[in-house]
Amino acid sequence: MKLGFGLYKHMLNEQHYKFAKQCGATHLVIHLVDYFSHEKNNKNSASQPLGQKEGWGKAGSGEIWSLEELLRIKKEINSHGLELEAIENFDPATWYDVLLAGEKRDEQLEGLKELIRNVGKAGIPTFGYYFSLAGVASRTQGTYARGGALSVGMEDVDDTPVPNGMIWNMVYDDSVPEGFIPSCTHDEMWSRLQYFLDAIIPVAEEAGVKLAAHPDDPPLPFLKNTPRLIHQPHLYQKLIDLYPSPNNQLEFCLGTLSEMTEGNIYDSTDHYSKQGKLGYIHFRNVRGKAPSYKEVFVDEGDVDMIKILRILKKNNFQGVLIPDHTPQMTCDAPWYAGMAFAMGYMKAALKLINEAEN
Ligand SMILES: [Mn+2]
Repeated sequence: MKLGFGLYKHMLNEQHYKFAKQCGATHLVIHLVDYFSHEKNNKNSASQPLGQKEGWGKAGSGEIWSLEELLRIKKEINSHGLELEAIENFDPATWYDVLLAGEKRDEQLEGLKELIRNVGKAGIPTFGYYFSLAGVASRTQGTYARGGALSVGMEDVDDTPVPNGMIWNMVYDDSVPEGFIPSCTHDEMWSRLQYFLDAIIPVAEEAGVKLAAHPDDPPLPFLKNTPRLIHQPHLYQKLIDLYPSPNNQLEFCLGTLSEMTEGNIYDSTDHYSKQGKLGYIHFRNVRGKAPSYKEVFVDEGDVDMIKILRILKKNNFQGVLIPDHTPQMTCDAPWYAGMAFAMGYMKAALKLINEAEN
């Protein structure tokens, strides 16, 4: 197993590459969509985006990331002694009609295919995505973690419908008429996912890229008047079975899976890692279940993270673990301290697991 960090778009620079390397990470997962453009989401705090009525602000340009751009970023990362493992998330402006089954669906799918080919040519092994209309929404922030550390969680379900021009909790078009995106059923959403996988997985196979699906965060059957797909652990199997392929993989988020009300996180980890379906892992901990949970430090939540590592080791998982989110520590560098703490814990835990085997 390998250790990495997930870096947001505004962190893709020398300072953060050095920070990652100094913590002992070997791999990076990067975001190329800026979730912090909204002025209320304070970029300097480098926390997680929370989102208000306007969501996380404006989506990207809608242009597909070019091979040149990907190669430039990869080269810079490699020059700091790190590997680029994955890009996490499509720009909502490039696939809103794929999610909505709108009139530009096929055109946008062609763009996504071009992107996946670029990712393959750049030698980036994995692309993480999250097939969702409402996206990551309905979260609250508070002093939820140990010692009053600032973190995110969920207290109430936000049922306000998604406005026109918004998808995945970001605004892709602010010139559309007022109103809300049309509601649909779970079956309709599954058929949209099937359409997406049928188009993209063959291209991913050719390009040598693994597509890795994140579960619903927060994991609820409905949020903001939209159906959600992966809100219980067994629904990941449904996604896998929609398109059997080694390139149809999971962005396995332990925090989100632990928030689900059914199943058991250890059985889920065993079930999916045994099948070789874990693209990479969001290694984080939570307390509670949806719709009432809090994100906490890696060593204080409901999940025994050492037990998870033992299961992954048993099933020969070779991929990358990233902390995903951590609570912010009370100091001059809240994000960095939280991440360094998580990485230190992960490094020690991994050493313990590996030595126990030998
Ligand atoms: Mn996650």
